[in-house]
Amino acid sequence: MEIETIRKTDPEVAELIEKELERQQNTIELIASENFTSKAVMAASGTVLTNKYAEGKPYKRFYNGCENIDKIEELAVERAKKLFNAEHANVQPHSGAQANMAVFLYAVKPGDTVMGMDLSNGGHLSHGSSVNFSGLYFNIVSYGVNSQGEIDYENVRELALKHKPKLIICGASNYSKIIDFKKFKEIADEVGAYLMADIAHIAALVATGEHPSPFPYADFVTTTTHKTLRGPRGGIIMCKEKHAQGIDKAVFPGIQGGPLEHIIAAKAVALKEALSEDFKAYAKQVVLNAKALAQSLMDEGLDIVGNGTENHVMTLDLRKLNKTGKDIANILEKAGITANKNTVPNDPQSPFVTSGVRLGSPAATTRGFKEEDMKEVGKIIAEAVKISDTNDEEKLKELRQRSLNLCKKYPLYKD
Ligand code: DSN
Repeated sequence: MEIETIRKTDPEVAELIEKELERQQNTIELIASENFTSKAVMAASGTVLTNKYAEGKPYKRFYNGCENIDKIEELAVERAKKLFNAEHANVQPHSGAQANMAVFLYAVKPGDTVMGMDLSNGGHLSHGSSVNFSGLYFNIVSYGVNSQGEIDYENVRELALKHKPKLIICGASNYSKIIDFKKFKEIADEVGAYLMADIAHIAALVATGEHPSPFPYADFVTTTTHKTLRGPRGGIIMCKEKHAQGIDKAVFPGIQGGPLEHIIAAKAVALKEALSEDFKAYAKQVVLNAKALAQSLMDEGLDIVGNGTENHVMTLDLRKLNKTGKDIANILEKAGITANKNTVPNDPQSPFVTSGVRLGSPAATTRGFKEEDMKEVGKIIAEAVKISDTNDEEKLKELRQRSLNLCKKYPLYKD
């Protein structure tokens, strides 16, 4: 076992890895961007491929000795294209943020106007946050969501007509409605902007038809591979053939050096898994489970931004209760549930405190959770929220046990 190999050299790190395994096994993971890879994906990422430099593209490398690496990367590229029905794929980006950065490098120049969803409304750092390269080097015009948690497409159009962006970004880190890619394309066309869709969160839903695809519309589609897609941590850029050469150059030598070929092998394995019938059933269940969790929370009297979810994610809105996302995420952790504090639209609290908690179903669904389990998860959350101002250790212990019972029902990495 690899852990024994690690232990021989570094018992301290081995012990911490084992503790992390135990944490993952014994808590309910509701962080919407996390998931559990298969053992095959994980094994591929820990191989001799980590030893190899391979700058360039398959069969056009700057180093020798790439005959095996080339075939592996080619498999990953072909599988990504097939899964998403894409004209071109670059599987080298180290992360989603790097995938987005490469699109910026190719499509716009510093100082150009770019539109993206505001981070506090559910966007992503790399869609124009003032503390990120995207906000530091480009003129960002942000759009948000209305009180129902929905993108106001008319407002997006007005902003686009007024500011004439070169690039419009759609896609989010915390958005529970279906994204109308066609509408975004119409707006982009009206002002002559490129359209980039960041599908990092909904990649599995797009791949399996659980969410409409941006592919007929977007010039560039970026994704991570480790969220709903259930692969290793990393990114992919897909685009129309006419942008292929430019995007490839933007990734290398534009923003990266040697690609992580061990991670690319793991991406290839994950993409193969994602092309299976089992994965289709998984993606369907992700949505069913998210809907069941949202319903359970609302049945318990809690507010959900937009009154439910159409995908894998939702935000618990704590404003009515005068509670903060920070406190509730902390009490949930004590109750055996991991989630993250998150702003709600027009949040009166700072991003460090927030009035919301983001909840997602992808990881729990991988374990095997079904709708009735998500209903129980909703009840545990509601009870934890109720006692969050008390020091009711007994109740907390009971909630922790209920979470543990669900984890034991669906063992993780046990066989
Ligand atoms: N950090 C990711 C998320 O949690 O959604 C986005 O990159």
